[in-house]
Amino acid sequence: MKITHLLLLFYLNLSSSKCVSVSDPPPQDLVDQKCLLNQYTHRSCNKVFCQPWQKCVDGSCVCKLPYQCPKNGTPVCTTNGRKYPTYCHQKSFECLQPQTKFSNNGTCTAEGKFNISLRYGNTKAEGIVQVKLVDQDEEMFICKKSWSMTEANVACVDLGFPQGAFVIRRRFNIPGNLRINTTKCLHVHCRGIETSLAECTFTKRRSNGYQGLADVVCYTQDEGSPTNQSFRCVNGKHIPQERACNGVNECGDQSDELCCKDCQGNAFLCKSGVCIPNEYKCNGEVDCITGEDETGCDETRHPQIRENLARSDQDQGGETEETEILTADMDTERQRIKSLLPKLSCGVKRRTHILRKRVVGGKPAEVGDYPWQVAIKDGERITCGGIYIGGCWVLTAAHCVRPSRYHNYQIWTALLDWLKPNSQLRVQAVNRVIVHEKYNGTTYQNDIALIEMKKYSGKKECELSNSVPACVPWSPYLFQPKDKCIISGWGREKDNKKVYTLRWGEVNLIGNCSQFYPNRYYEKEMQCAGTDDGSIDACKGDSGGPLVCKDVNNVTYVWGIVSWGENCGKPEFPGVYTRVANYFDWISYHVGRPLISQHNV
Ligand code: 4AZ
Repeated sequence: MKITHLLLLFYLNLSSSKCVSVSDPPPQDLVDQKCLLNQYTHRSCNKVFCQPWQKCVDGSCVCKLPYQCPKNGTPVCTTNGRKYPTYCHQKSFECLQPQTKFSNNGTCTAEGKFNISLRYGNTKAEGIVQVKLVDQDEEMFICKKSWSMTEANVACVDLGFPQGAFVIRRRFNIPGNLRINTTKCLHVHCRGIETSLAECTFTKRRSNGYQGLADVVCYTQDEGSPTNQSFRCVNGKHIPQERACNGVNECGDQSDELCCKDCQGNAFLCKSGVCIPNEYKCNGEVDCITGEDETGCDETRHPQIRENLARSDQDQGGETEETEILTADMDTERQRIKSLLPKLSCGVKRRTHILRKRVVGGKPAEVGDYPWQVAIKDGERITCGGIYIGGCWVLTAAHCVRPSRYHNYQIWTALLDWLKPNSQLRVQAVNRVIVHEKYNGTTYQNDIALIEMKKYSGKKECELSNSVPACVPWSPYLFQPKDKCIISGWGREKDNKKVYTLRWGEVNLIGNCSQFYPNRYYEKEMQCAGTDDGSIDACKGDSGGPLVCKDVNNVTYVWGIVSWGENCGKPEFPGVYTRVANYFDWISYHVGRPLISQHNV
């Protein structure tokens, strides 16, 4: 790696003194139009986590088989009277065969049926919402106060309107001769991804005053003629443009919240361009795929603590509302199931030795600093770097290897200095080499290859006790231009000087790289990285090695593979890396999904 002297630059953080604009940006500026072309929905695992009864395949959440659900939990009953061992089993079954829906937690009883209907409207698609809960005799109404587009969408989907709700709060006239006790309405809370209102949590609160009743107009073909002011959801529904990117899943398929440059209202912007409701921040569940909604959280904001705080506030404040919970909290059950799913261990270093204060710079690495870094030895020479990704698998550049030469290669793991081999060093023979079938040696497109190491005789696994796999990024939205990442390798210095010890340096991800390499840069497949002054760059011999980035939880991902670049250390020609996230499916096809899937296995 080529490293010249570093300029110490002090940046003033001007963001805090930035002028606050008087008016919010027009809504269409919040939406990333190019991103919309991807038609992302709540089932796009590039943007969101799948449900625990789903797994991510080729960028989409698809149904898991029921046996892949965790075993423990309580039984649930469906609308057709069938019993399932857990909520996950039922949802997985429903995902495969959508006719049957959730009815209630616990066993199935003869008379117990959840029912929802719309009353006092002119059509079947509208009216005041009436429900009958499983353990309640009476039909009840829902309080307006607890009713939002989130609940309304679930109710309409439940009633057979797949595009959800059109509007809420359209007064319907209750015939004068009917005396409805409007102080006895139910409160309901949904997450928005439920397929039945029965999955939402119902509570009863005693209240003295009059409460408005929840109503809805469900979305049908006749509703919502599109205007140039409307946002078109992926499910075909049109919503007012000003409601996109506000954290509320207005579309019902979340497509109005997944391509955002900024959020408005009560919402939080994930680095991945997704708006989530502010309430999801620090609620104990990670919602942003990039994880930042659950970092830097004040302990007292944990839900249980918050609940206790709220309770003590109530005790002191004399608020008299009593809350009676009428249905099981399936959202909490969903979170519990999620926490039981197997977790992959990658990208976290084992050692905890003292961290050096210096972050920026080209420095020799120490033992355990880059436990995913490997060296590829071809005959007598170390020719390329590689990245250990788990099992017996190493990722490298296609231009580094040839499948037919596999027996000439050795993988050196936990190596630091190849003149003075350290005690941790392991040398593995190679079993096979897989080069991407669309690798183009002229354009360097798809410059990616996999090396399968040989197991030691009699061993079932590749035991690399001094190595740690880097995580394979499953989404192209995990890191963004300007993020700081690290390159490492045994490549040449600027003056073509040979390097014997592993060296590392910090670089920034660079967007818009076509300006540096017109007609040679392929955005989807490649990633540029470098520094403003070119002082840190990959060079000859670093090829095949890692460009790694750390997420907010300090988990390390292999974001790039050193691929090519014009010269070394020239700011006008940044280093070009294979964009690994683009090859997640290719990698998982060869190494097996469970080896590299952190979520949604
Ligand atoms: C090489 O020859 C090479 N500056 C690798 C990386 C870069 C240039 C050349 C990027 O392997």
